[in-house]
Amino acid sequence: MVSNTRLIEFKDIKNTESRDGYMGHLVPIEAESDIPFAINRIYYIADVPEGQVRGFHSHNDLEQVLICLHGSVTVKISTPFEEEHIVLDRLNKGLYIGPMVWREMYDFSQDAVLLVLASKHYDEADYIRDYPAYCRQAEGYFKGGE
Ligand code: T46
Repeated sequence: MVSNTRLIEFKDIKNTESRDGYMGHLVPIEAESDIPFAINRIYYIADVPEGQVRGFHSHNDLEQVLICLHGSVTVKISTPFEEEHIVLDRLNKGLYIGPMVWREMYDFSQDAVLLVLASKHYDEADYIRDYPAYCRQAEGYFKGGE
């Protein structure tokens, strides 16, 4: 995986004891055990028009986990040295993105609902939205082995 990212597989409970038949999915997520940080904010993205691409930024410090609750979306994650495209299409599949990783979200299905768990409150000062500036900063960050 790209540095400072990883996939997290959550428990997917499909059989409820003492009840008959298929009951649907129940996916429990516990902060600081299933999620490697204390959750201080959640937000969700939905109804993204076909062909629309979101993101185009990195964060200095913020840690996040992205989960597609309905439909599907592809997330491009990259540093100046690595790049991967991750399809989120399962209720129990989380994508952890740590600091200094560039992200772009694309190929939203019409019914996609993307849930994001974040380590901090919203702070525009934590965003790096200028790609050349990001590359300069990230080259030092990742070469420095941080
Ligand atoms: C990220 C990806 C996965 C707020 O006021 N509060 C919030 O908590 C957030 C997330 C955004 N905003 C405002 C800031 C912008 O004026 O909502 C507007 C849209 O945000 P943005 O263009 O940054 O949205 P995305 O989808 O490009 O990126 C978002 C998160 O901002 C970002 O942290 O990693 O989702």
